Amino acid sequence: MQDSKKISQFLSLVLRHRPEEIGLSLDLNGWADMEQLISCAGQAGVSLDRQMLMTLVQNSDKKRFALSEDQTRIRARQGHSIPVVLELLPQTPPPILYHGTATRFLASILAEGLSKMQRHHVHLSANPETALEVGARYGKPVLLTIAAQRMWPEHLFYQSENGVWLVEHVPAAYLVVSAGDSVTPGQRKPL
Ligand code: HQG
Repeated sequence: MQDSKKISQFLSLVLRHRPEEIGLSLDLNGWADMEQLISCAGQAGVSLDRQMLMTLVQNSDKKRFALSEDQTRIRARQGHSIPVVLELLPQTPPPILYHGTATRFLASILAEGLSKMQRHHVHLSANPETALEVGARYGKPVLLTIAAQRMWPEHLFYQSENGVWLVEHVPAAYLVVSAGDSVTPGQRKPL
């Protein structure tokens, strides 16, 4: 497995969701010891080395992973489904943030708002193009515009080091459908 995308997917799996699958242990803050990761991955048939991991952390398009200061540990910056403490501080969000989803989820989102599903938070982006790319992973993409600053401070926002905005829940009253053709105008709400 040399392809950096495949390695990134593998790291997402073991650092965010299922470390036990390769016998890896993460600490409370989600850090894995690099040597242990390399050894557990090797036993699972995935050949990694330190240089490969360092290059991937530096070059990853979304900066998904971080190295500890002493460069002995690695963790995912966000996106976990297992309990880890990321110690992010609440931050004032910009007026508007975006979330990309698939049209097939719209009815449920307009009824219940945006939920964090398996992850710790709902993921939002300051950039509509990025949000649409995220939505396209699940089907025909649709862009939701979130009145983030109106939600704050009742709803706390956090920003991951790679720029992704995180919030526990987005009530339907704070979102509008900005693109997509499966929603009738009557379902649109003013921000
Ligand atoms: C949807 C990638 C029905 C939600 C990206 C999404 C992101 C609902 C899906 C990061 C719902 C959850 C996260 C509701 C939310 N009813 N569907 N009430 N509320 N949904 O993958 O935001 O490449 O957990 O719209 O860049 O798509 O992994 O979240 O479609 O930052 O680094 O349920 O994953 O980062 O899907 O993606 P996900 P997401 P990485």
